[in-house]
Amino acid sequence: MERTLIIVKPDGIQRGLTGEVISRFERRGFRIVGMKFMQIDRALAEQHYFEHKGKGFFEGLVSYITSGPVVVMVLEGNNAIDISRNTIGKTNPKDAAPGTIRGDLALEIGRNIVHGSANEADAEREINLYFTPAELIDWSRDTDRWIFE
Ligand code: DAT
Ligand code: MG
Repeated sequence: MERTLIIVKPDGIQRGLTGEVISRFERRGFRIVGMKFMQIDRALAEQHYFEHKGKGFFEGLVSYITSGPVVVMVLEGNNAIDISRNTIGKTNPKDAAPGTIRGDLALEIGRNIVHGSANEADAEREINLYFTPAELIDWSRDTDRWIFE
């Protein structure tokens, strides 16, 4: 089963949307296998977003993601990466479809509420940045057989 890293970014926390965002993933059917409330420091932000280093928006991105606490979680499910990206919506909320998190709750690219890993390599790298193996719980839900085929 596939795992992905999701972050409720500082704007989501500040706006009181933590539960709303978590709830959308939970209701979609993902199994939560890790979760923590933390503040990302500059070194971690630079590691997370190394692919954007040198771009014009990099400094703004780092100061935004380090500006306050976040909730970081690991979700599990078949095709968790692509499905959670669909639930999140397009990177720029102005292009994100209604019904997605960004399409319903955000307006601007630099305040887009939530992060989700983009592919398998990113997911593995990002999960290892934020969680130790012991912090990820292998468990099964009583409802799994009604959600996973
Ligand atoms: P995503 O968060 O959808 O995976 P990404 O990995 O391309 O998008 O970029 C990471 C974050 O950087 C994104 O959530 C918002 C910011 N960002 C990306 N492209 C940007 C741009 N052209 N201008 C301003 N911010 C940008
Ligand atoms: Mg990305």
